[in-house]
Amino acid sequence: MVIKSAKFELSVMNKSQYPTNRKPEIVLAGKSNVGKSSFINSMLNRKSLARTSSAPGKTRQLNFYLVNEQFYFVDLPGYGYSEMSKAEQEKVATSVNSYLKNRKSINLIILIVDIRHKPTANDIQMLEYIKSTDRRYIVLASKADKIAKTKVNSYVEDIAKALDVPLDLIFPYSSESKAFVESTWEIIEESLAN
Ligand SMILES: Nc1nc2c(ncn2[C@@H]2O[C@H](COP(=O)(O)OP(=O)(O)OP(=O)(O)O)[C@@H](O)[C@H]2O)c(=O)[nH]1
Ligand SMILES: [Mg+2]
Repeated sequence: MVIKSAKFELSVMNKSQYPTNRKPEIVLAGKSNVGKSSFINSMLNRKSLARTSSAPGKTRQLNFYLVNEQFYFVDLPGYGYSEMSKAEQEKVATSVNSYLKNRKSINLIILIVDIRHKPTANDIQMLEYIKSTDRRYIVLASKADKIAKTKVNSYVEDIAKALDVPLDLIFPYSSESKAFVESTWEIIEESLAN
């Protein structure tokens, strides 16, 4: 994909504020600090369009980034951030779940997990929820730069098993490397075309 333009459009909490132009949405889900915002920046070849942070749990709203005036990347708040109060976590989860279930413009959900770790209970729960929405999804095992190249495939296979995801729906990724950007764009482009 040739990136002609990419801009932050809005940050929202309530569905009354979602964009109304019906452009397709590619959604980034995953636990806090897993690299959702870094994914957006690396795919768009921009250093800090999406706000990343070493302090997890900063993102509590849905952030919409408009690409090529054609589609949105939607950066979801991460789950599993223990320093957020229970009540606040529940509020965020409710708005995320309702967005995933009801939003008609969603074209593809990308669940990001950490390639180095066994999926957490929250990861498994999120994937079950995504499956229950009957939407198109893929899983990206990110931070692949943190492990030896020769081990990437076997780590991905272990995660696929743990999450019960077919191998044609899970791929390695790294925001620190250009190696996975092109193949990931191909998946996104194919989903935008359908
Ligand atoms: N080595 C490496 N570091 C990464 C990668 N992706 C993200 N990081 C680092 O992980 C940290 C968290 O990344 P973010 O992109 O802010 O994570 P997030 O999922 O958006 O986090 P929340 O907004 O808190 O939910 C940052 O310090 C990033 O630099 C990657 O592929 N490789
Ligand atoms: Mg983020």
